[in-house]
Amino acid sequence: MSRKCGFVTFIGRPNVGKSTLINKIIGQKIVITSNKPQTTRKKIRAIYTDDRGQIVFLDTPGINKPKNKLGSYMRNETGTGAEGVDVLCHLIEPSDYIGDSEKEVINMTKGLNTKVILVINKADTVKAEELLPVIRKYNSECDFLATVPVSAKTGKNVDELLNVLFDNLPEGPMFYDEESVTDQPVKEIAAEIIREKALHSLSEEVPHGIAVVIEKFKERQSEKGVITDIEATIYCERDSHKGIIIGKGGQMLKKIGSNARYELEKELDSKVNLQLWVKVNKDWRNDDKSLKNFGFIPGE
Ligand SMILES: Nc1nc2c(ncn2[C@@H]2O[C@H](COP(=O)(O)OP(=O)(O)O)[C@@H](O)[C@H]2O)c(=O)[nH]1
Ligand SMILES: [Mg+2]
Repeated sequence: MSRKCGFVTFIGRPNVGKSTLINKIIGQKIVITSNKPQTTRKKIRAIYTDDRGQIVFLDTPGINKPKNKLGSYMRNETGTGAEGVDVLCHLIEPSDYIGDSEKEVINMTKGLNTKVILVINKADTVKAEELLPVIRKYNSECDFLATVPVSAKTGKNVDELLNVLFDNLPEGPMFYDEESVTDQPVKEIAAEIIREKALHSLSEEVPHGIAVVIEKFKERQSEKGVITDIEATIYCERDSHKGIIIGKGGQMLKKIGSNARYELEKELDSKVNLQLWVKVNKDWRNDDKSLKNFGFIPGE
């Protein structure tokens, strides 16, 4: 049997669960998630391989009105992530209200001449019969190839989604090794894990202005096995934010650090020695040079 291989992009409003669903499919944390919108900043490739073939998933930041240069970058990442792929999955929540973001995705996908599948995520939050009006409403607005309700949280119907995707991919050679799960450098994943733990611990306005830069990432052998030394800087936009991130007596930074270290040790399968710093970089989200330094390079 020849194998099916292709590219699939997840697109949809922030917070619908695109990144959670990708992690569920891969069975590993590839992309960070949180209940705060705009958690995902770059498009990230996650690779799924089984006997049927290989799917390269693209997670995108989602559709949002840009408020600064970082927002424009994220917007562009979403647009370019939707181009030239085999199948687009439009992720929605189980509601028959079609909002501005949903309308925009529908318009965007109509112009692309690509197969589009409607994925209704968070199906665990409603009764099965509540899905019917959602399916009806969306299919009256747009010509979807298929509609698949799933739960990224429980994993329900995720296999069915994979079946539908494989059915719609071309036959061909694999793009990546069978063992690969992402093309993201491990240093970048480490930075994202630290950012995720900061997002989870901090409330409101501070998180969106955060960027994490890895200053040092080095493995060494010790008597107890491999140790990875990681030094990272958390950048924020204001002195007051710096105070919040460090916390009283350094408590907040300690909490972020120990949560991050716990997960880094799991993902890297090594002991981790983590050192965190906090620095202020005013208005970096509008500064081309800083954006570049933090890895947000236009067109990449
Ligand atoms: N109940 C429920 N919550 C979910 C599901 N998928 C994602 N979430 C939650 O929705 C929030 C946003 O998820 P995330 O993957 O970061 O959304 P993204 O912005 O679309 O990438 C997180 O708090 C997730 O835990 C799901 O299937 N069911
Ligand atoms: Mg995301």
